[in-house]
Amino acid sequence: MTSNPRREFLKKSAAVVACGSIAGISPPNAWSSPTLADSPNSNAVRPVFIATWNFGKAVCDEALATIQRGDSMPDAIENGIRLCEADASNNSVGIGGTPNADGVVQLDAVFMTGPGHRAGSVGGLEGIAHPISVARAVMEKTNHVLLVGAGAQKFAVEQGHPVVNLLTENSRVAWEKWKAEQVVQPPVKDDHDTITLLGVDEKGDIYGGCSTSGRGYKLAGRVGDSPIIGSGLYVDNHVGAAGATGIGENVMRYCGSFLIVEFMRGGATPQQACIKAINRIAEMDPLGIDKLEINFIAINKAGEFGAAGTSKGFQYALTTREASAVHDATILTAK
Ligand code: SD4
Repeated sequence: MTSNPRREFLKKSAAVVACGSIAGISPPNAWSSPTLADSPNSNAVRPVFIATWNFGKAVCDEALATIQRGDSMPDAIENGIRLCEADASNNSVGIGGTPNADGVVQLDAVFMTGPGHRAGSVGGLEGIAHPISVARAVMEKTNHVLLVGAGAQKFAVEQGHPVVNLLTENSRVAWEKWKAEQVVQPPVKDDHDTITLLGVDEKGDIYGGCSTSGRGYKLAGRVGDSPIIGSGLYVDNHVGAAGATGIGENVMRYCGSFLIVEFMRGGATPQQACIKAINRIAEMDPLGIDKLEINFIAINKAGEFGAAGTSKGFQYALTTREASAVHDATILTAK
């Protein structure tokens, strides 16, 4: 019997309705298809912050604390992500990030604001502890979107960022061990711990950012999905935002975050949109769903949210004024 993709989608969606329930927020409803006109006036719920992985909770909490102090949403996104970048024990973001195959830490980051549809990003940035701040500066202080490599570092230094050693002793020792184990073609180590943070404020304006050291032991010069607009992050102030974590190559070949936002524009809830995008990619990709290692979070203008992935154990954090917690995301498998 041939499978019916729509039935499969609905079946998978139905299984996840319970996901993401939190005091003060309606869980993603797999059956209703809210349009912006129907969106509840959810000022009781907004602001809402959602971030990837369990360490995203501290990031979301810092973002909320920032706006509660009276600072702006861009400050909230930047402060939240900076917290993660400064954590040397996180080996996929900022200081302590996993180096490339040559033992050099190269960082990617992106910043996007719904109002004005503005974006800035950096790729392959070396020696700078806070790439998210550099991405924001690219957005705010240049008329470019993406700076890479030496030029990105020069710009960061001009913006007052010191050049520091990002390779911690732990990361160096792990790299030495990895290098010693390589024979011919180095297999890529798949660490998936990028921080992606999305936020919608009381007015329904949407913002996002993402920061990562990318795939562990990647080839020098490799840039992932994270700083590529529409792949690792996309924000559309009329609709919502989406962001990714996982194997960037499998996200950027499909403009994964853009795809999710477009599904939301077509009426899907954030949860439905994440699932639809993963199913779309899995249907097309020769790797098959179990090898894709792609994970997404999404939020819409009303403050509804969703998260789904193909990596076992993918979690997301959600913070509102009422509650802050880490949740298991919906995991899609071949079965
Ligand atoms: C990358 N997507 O560079 C990033 C890595 C990642 O969780 O998300 N890790 O491919």
